[in-house]
Amino acid sequence: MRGRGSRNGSANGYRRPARYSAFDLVRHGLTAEHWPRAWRNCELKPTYDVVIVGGGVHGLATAHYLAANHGITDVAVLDKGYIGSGGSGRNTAIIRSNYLTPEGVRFYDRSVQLYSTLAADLNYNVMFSQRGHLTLAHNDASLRTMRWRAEVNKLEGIDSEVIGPDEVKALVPFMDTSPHSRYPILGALYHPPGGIVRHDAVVWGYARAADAAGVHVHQNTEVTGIDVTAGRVRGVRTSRGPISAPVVVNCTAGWATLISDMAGVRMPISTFPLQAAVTEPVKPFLSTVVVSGTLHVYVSQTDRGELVFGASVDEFTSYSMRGSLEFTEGLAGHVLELMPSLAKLRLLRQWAGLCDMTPDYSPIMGVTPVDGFYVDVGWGTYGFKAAPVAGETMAQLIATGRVPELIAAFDLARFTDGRLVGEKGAASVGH
Ligand code: PYC
Repeated sequence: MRGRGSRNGSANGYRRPARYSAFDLVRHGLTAEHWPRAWRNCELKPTYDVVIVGGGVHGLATAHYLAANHGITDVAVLDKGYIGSGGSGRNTAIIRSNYLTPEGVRFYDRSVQLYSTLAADLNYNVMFSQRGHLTLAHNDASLRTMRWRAEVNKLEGIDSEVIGPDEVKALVPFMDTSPHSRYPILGALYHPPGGIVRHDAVVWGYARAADAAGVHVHQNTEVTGIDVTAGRVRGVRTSRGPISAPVVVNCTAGWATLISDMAGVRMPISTFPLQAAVTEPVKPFLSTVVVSGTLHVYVSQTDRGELVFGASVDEFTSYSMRGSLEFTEGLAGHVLELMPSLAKLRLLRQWAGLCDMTPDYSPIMGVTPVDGFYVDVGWGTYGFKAAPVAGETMAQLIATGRVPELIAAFDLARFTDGRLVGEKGAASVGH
């Protein structure tokens, strides 16, 4: 599909979302006047240039960059629920690029760059906070992996280094760094550009920008089939009627195999639930993101003061998004090994999302054996942090027909050609 112009120029038809002044803020605060809707409810058209399946951050980012960077605006984003109701609203919002492989580091670094200007680019406060990211090592094997990651990171120009227990203590005074603890901290991979972002705001910011450019965001619109004839995609069938389109993009998580199967494309993916939990808000005391793979826990403190915790994926493949008591018990035990002073903190709620795991823990992005059917799937536990770069590169691929260098290594064919990109060692927790 040919692009029609360059980023943000009026030549490509891209419209920025409306800007509001301080005066508008006060007026809306003091009057009963409602804020205008951030995106429209559009009629479903019978044809679009591009149909994107999945209204999470990946689908919405792809739609936004198609419009903003390539002037392609006849785009429908379809979600069977409300936008952000899948993995985009269920993750723990951690952003980082301290991966293990050069391909992974380069790719996620571009995402960190895009996140760092996203609020200005979308004119929407996504609350990106680069507060530093610590991955703790409790044994020699993990320390070795942290050193390995630090070296690859440095070679790729990423700020990342191995630090000792005293430096960990200086960054997180509440952490038990005593050599006599059950799982003593031998060191950590410290990654200052890592941090957190407000996940709903990222969803809404992309949706608003895409809508302002002319993209149709259709919620409560379930894809029930994909039409393929003579090796080429022709469109999709939905709960609201059929749509014909020369390009269909699978940007789903949890249902990636189901949607790809509809086009006759098999994906080497197994789906596991990943649970998370949040506490009552307390005074700010934790300014760094802390991860312990050995203890299967990661934690950060939000701007509201809540602690957001996560652990490993559940042990069995499932589509269940229910929380379990085993998770809460295990999590509490592990958190208290690290920060015993949190014993009296109360959990407010817990939830689960679905992770589509690939054999090498890297995503599957790009073309498929079906012409016009593209995939951006298989994100495992890394999806949210990749949304901007995934959207940017998928939009480039769709617009130009050429596979961007940054995603060339993540193609589906690598599983038959034996070119795996092993990222298990960069996971925050065991899988
Ligand atoms: O890869 O940083 C990560 C992560 C955190 C939670 C799930 N994945």
